[in-house]
Amino acid sequence: MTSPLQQAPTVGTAMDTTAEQFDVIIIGAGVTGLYALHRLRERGFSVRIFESGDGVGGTWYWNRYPGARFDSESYTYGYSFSQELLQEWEWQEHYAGQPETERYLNYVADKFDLRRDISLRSHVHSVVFDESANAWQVFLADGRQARARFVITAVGSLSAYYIPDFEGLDSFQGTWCHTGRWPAAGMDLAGKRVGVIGTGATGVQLITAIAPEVGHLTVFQRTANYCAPLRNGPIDPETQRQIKASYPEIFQKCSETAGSFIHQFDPRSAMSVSPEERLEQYERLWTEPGFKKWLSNFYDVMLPGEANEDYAAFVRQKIRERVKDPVIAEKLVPKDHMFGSKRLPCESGYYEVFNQDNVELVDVREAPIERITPTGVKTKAAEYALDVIIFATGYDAVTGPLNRIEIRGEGGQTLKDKFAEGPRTYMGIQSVGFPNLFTINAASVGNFVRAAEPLVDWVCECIGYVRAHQMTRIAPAPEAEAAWTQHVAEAGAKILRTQANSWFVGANIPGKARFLLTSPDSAPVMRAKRAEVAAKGYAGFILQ
Ligand code: NA7
Repeated sequence: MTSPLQQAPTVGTAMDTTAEQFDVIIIGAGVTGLYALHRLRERGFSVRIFESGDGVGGTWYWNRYPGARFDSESYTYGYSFSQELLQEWEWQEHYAGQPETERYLNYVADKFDLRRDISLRSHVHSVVFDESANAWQVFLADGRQARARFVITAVGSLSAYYIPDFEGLDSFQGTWCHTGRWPAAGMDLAGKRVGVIGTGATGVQLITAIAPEVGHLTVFQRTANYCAPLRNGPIDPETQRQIKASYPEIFQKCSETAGSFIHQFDPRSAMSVSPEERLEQYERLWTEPGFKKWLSNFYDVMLPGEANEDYAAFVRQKIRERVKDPVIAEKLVPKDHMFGSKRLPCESGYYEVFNQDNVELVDVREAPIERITPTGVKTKAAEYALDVIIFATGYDAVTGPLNRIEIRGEGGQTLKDKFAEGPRTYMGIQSVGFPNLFTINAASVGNFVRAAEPLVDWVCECIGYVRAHQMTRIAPAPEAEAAWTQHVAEAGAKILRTQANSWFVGANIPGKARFLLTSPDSAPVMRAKRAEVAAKGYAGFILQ
């Protein structure tokens, strides 16, 4: 068995109080960590990023599987904080692939001279609060230590890769890999018998990209998804010029929408127009790129109810039209969850893959995977011989990356224990008993960078406030945390995202408590709530 996955060694936690000191330690050099470093340095803080990887980029460093790309428009996803950067960087495609995004983040790291404060190959094993000093001690897997008053966990929401606990994986004689740890040197799939487990956004991209190259492809699908054409393409020079001239409008539009995407809903109800007009709009939007098909559609298409079911029926029909074998087509048509209750994958030829003679779709809901054998995968119904197994099985989202670090707060309690029944935080940002720790990977969702930038700005402003008032610690008031946790549970129960069994509610991980892992509020509401808290001298927080 060969696999590129690594295990972190165990380290001791005896504190060395003479370890190198910083004002702020950031864990992770992804999109959020890089921006936080830049902003905090501007404010005169000493900062260090510790990053496990060999390079910067976080999600865009690790997810180098074939087909990995944006489903946000590239120019809506990039950072907005620097006019110079906006004018210098030229996105090549409307929906950039992983190599382009990784290049972009490296360009940002160089342009803003970020690398001098980033330690790569520095896996954080544990983070322990020193109550006597109101400081955090950070222990790296290789035995190094560092101290800081504040710690920001910029560890990503989808970075703790998940591999189901299939019996027999160790016995597999071929090669296997999780998409979130794709080897930098690539994987040799040409002519091989390849099995892909998982058909979420990742599986859909990967399967489409590798289908032309592999000898035989077996797709193990548990749940069919609603997927729609991405319709990507290169950005021509005139469009490039227009994009660069209209960044303020682009970012303004994104700031007004619930998920920080550029698309605005049609304020009409789908059911308020005639069936002909409704269909005309569905068809027209279907020819458009990206998320426009649902986020510019009638507003109630993304709410539980009649409009949602009407549009779901339209999408199901689109899937049927593209798959030649009606039996396979029916397997690919989602019937067990509402349209939009799971993240909607965008695709570039996914359904046509199932018209290829060398591609087989295996329904593992009908006949679940029983074990991995030395030569492949065995389901309840049959055995599949494979040279390579690729796990596109997703992530232990949001709390997973935090739980994989031993985070010990006041009284030695761990964040993992505290979050056992779901995250208990104030606005996703801080948790009682863990002063000066900002868990910002739990508070950003949607068009990621658009949501992350204002959140990071808020946290940097907050840290600046604590310092300016000569205080040494900030943590939520217990009643503020309790009210927020209740709000997430109650408001969360009403939104579409909590209606399906997906990573958004932890339902993809056996044994994980079901709880909405992101905010139930729209991005504008979240920004307004945070602004109000700050304006009231950080109401709901205890500063000392
Ligand atoms: P997802 O969306 O969590 O998808 C994981 C896939 O793996 C999904 O099809 C799962 O089926 C499947 N899976 C998980 N466990 C098993 C087992 N035990 N057997 C068979 N199949 C399994 O992760 P992605 O990486 O695709 O996407 C994550 C996010 O990245 C996405 O939302 C975008 O924001 C970008 P299931 O649906 O649970 O039946």
